[in-house]
Amino acid sequence: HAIKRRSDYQSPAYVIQHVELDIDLYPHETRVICTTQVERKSADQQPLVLDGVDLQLLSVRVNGADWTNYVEKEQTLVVDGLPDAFTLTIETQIDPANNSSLEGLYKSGDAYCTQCEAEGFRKITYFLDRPDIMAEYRVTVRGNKSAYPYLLSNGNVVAKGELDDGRHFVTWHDPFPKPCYLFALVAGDFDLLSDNFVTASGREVALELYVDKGKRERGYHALDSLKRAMAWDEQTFGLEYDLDIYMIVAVDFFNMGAMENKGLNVFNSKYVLADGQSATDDDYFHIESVIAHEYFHNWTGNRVTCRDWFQLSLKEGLTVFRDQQFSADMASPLVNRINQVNVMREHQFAEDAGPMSHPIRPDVVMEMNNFYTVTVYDKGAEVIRMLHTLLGVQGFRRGMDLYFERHDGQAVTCDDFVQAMQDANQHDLTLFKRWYSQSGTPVVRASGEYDQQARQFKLTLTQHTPATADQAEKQPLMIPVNTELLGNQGTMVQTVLSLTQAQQTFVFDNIDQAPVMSLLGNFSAPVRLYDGQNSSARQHIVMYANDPFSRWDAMQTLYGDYLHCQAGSAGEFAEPISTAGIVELQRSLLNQAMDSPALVAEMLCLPSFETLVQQAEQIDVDALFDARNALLNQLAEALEQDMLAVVQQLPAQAYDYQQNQVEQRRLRNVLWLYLGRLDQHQAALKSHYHDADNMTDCLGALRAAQEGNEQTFDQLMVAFEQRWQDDPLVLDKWFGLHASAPRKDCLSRLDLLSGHKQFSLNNPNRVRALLGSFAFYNPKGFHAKDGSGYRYLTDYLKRIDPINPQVAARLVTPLTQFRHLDSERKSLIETQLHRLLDTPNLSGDVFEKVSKALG
Ligand code: HT7
Ligand code: ZN
Repeated sequence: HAIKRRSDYQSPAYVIQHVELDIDLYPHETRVICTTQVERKSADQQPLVLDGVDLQLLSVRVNGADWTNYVEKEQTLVVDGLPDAFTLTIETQIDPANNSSLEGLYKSGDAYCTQCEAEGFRKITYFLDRPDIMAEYRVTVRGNKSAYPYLLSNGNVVAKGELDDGRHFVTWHDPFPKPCYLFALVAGDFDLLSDNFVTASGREVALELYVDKGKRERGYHALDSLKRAMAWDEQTFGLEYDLDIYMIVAVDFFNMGAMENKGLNVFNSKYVLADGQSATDDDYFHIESVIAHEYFHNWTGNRVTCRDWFQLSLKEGLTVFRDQQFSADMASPLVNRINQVNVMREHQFAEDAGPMSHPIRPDVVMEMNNFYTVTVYDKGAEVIRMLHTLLGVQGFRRGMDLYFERHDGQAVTCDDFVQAMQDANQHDLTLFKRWYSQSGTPVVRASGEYDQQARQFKLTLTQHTPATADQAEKQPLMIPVNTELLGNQGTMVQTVLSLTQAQQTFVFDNIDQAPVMSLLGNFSAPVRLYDGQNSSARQHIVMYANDPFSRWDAMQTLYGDYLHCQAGSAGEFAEPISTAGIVELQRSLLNQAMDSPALVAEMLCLPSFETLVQQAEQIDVDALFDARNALLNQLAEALEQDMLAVVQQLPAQAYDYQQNQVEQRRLRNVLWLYLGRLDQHQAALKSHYHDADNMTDCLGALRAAQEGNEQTFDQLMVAFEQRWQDDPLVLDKWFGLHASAPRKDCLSRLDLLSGHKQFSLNNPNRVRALLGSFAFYNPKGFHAKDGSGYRYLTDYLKRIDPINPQVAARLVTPLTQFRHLDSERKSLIETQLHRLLDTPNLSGDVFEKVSKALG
């Protein structure tokens, strides 16, 4: 298992500017002829080393003549004795029907499709599989006409016709040079939804969405989302689409969410298909956001791409930031921000604190697929967001314009991006660049000193980044701190402080009273904050802060401190709030619920168990789980009438995915999470499920029952399965609910579920729904004291790894992030990690994560 280092980058010894692919599709014997124009760039006569995995080589020709001066070794083809410029033709055979890794060319059900990012193109043909080789592609796809009426690839159709034996062909040409990871091919029979979009400059673009037969009605939201994204990118960044056609294909077997292949996006059907009956408001939201994300890649990723894979955040951090801005403009900016911050605190902080810790631009990689992480994506987006804060909307836009002006058509680095931002704004970003090279979550501490006579307030901020698994030494970063100082009458000061040293004091004059500090508003930097304030200061923020995000955040801190005190895992903070204090705060929130349903709904939610785990050095799993559960029960009992009153005021409406309704449904279902715990409301909870005309409320009822009442849960789950048993995408919700239910017999239930007719270890969505939900979101079952949960997951990982290493490597994460657990559990986990490591032929993907976890 070789290690690659960012510092070892060398420009390519040979380049390829033209590629001609001829792909003749057969399930087990697909023939690929790849003809390239190759040019030597290095002065020495080193051989051409092409990447290739699981290929059967049939022939090599140079300038049309057979070539024998080559060897196949260690997943490469080394060709020697070559002229300076030549035409290379390589013929290989591959077996898509037996490709369960879902990388390269594979079968998704009846259709053929490809996934080439990061290094999957080498499973299709021998090639220089690196993103800085950008070429123009001409692709001919051949296949049986009745089974595969659609033969798709990137760009525009330039030829098509009939062949013998019921076969046909289509030839595609993509005029934009691209790296091979953006190559795509899809062949199959689909329902097609067609539309069009007229760009700002008046060009008409055909939009085509391909979905499984019979699913056409579920495609409209995705298509509408695409049009909104296209218009938004024109308005916000002046970026127009470039080809005449934009295609999206939804497939059922896919390792991630979607893929931005040039002009031919391939999507996990989970992020395309939706109607009110079968999809929740969250599903609608995520579809819009993933559709937009892939579309935005056309500029940030495709037109300007990465020089090497260490630069992945160049396109992913930036594109996530762009899709977040889009989503904020389409719906509630506040709820969006809360959800993003929850992802950071729940998953990214955990990654920073674990064995896979890495900067947003990693330095060392064993398996690239392991670096499509919350750090590269979400922390990467936070870093871009800080630049946006620092430079302002217009300054950021100037930087983007210069970036495209300089680098369109190139493969570049994160430094190139920051340089464009710097040059466009004459703003020195030298210090800021440390965010790209330093891993870990900085800790910011705040303390205040008020001088009544001088009417002066001094705020001292310190920063310290604890050592991480990958980096011992840390330096101070540039940290923007949104600051609000609150007095009795409300906000006295609102500003952004720039913390650049280990310790800095900021002086505020003309302050009439000792203020309450509300810091890090809108999560202005991806850090942990300790401000040392007591619970009455936090309650003051909850009631009076100008920034609604800060009100939510103060409430989260109050809940968190309270729960850690109950569970014996309290860290450094003053007296927690009393139970009665939380009840009264929630009561006052319930009184405001009809005016601000979105904010109140979020403020009524306790931090997730997973977020709480990240807040303490060491936790007692059972005590923390029980404390959270006990508080939810107490709040339900104390506020039953107040909650019922709000539920009754919320209007009943026919389902529409529309902002007002979304917020009201969210509030109603949060309230059901409380009321569902009370025996007297079980009949009403069942009606909430049965009367619902939409999946959001059905699932809301199921979640409430899952937490609140086993009998109701069992009854509703039977009804759900009866209704959706033939629709695996919808049934994933049911698998997930079962797997995350804190039940004593959860392992035997998992056994039963894995025998369900819809379950398959070959389908990543099914595996994530069942085993992912168990390992990530069933703390009671997964962390069972006898280690049975750890053993159970490990048994499955040993079976999944040979089928699909990428899926196995993602699923192993909960076994590697054990830092906050007690020593007994740590040792039980280590036993399982050793079992995994001893597995014959363990993939590099799983090996990298497990070996790091074991140190
Ligand atoms: N850029 C895409 C990444 C991706 C991917 C990576 C590894 C293995 C399979 C994959 N499928 C998609 C998705 C994106 O960020 O837009
Ligand atoms: Zn992306």
